[in-house]
Amino acid sequence: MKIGITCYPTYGGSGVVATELGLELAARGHDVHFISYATPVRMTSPSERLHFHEVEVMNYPLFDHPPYTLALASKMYNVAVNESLDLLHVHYAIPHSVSAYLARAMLKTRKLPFVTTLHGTDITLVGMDRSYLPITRFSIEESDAVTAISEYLSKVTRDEFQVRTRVEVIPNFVNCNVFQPADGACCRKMFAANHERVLAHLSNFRPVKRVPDVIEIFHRVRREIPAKLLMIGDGPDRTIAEWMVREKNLTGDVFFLGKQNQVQDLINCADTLLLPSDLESFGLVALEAMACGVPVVCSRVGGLPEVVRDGIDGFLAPPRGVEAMAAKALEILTDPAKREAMGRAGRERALSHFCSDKIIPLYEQLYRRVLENSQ
Ligand code: GMT
Repeated sequence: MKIGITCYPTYGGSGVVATELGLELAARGHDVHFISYATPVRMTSPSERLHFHEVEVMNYPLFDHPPYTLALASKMYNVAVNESLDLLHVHYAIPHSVSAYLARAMLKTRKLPFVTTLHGTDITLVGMDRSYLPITRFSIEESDAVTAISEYLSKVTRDEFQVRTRVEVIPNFVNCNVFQPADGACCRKMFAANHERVLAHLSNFRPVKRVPDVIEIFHRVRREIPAKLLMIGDGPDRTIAEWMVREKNLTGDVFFLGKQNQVQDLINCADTLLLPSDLESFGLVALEAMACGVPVVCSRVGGLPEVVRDGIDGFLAPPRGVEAMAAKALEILTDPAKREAMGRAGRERALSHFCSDKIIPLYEQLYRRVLENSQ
């Protein structure tokens, strides 16, 4: 199949999932065309089956806000015509599904179906804002198929948007050969001494991730045992987190590593991963840690309980419950046998439920169904 994929190319879960999906589809013999304003972060070099088309947004003094949605629709249409695309697959509803809707309407000589994958805040935050709700609902109803990355998100979409459209669940996935347990000793040595435990947090440091809570949890852990914290990623709450680290005299124990690409190497040098978010529709990073055999301590919110089993692969605790999360982290960090067992369970769960080889065929089946239905 010839598939056009649109996503936010920046550091973030939806872009990562869309890019990994494109790479996997290309490896399975499909022609994949990424259409976005920049090369997606995890995209490898273009190849025979993997292409990138940049959306250029012309500016003009009259435009306070350059119309990206329209430029994207034009580009989708052009790529569909020039590359004979079979379908478009957009990740994150706003504004991508509206652009796909326009591109489909522009192509009058044949059908150009589009699939929308909902990732989370496109529904729970942005989509529900009254200024975007009607257009988000419209673009969902107009999509030829809609998927959500968890049962939780599918239910919220149906309940809040009152859409008649089927919102089927295709969970996020991970490449279990890339994210796999590895000897993190070498990387560990750069940050911690042998007797110290290592905790990690990985996100876009947006308020929803509760980055200050990560520091609070680590502070409580650090009072009890020698430990280091790796802060991977960047975003608006990095400044407050750095300030908290200074205030709490943790400067030598916390490493802000910024945006990283080979995150599996860093995850593998951690003993536990902290994800105390206020909301996660899935929590891709929790899955990445589990695939590496690293137990997760996270909030019992959104789709996270569909990924992490409390007391088996890690621990779930009430959001903002920094005391409880610190206690759970200490339980893992002070009991090597428990850490091992939880890590093994997480790896097994990733292998049995969330590896690319299990999930990519679900997208292929969906594409085939959509193409048949639009004959
Ligand atoms: O966090 C966002 O604002 C959007 C999005 C992203 O691009 O990172 O995150 C969502 O999609 C990820 C990939 O499907 C999920 O793993 C995240 O849980 C989800 N974020 C939220 O629901 C807050």
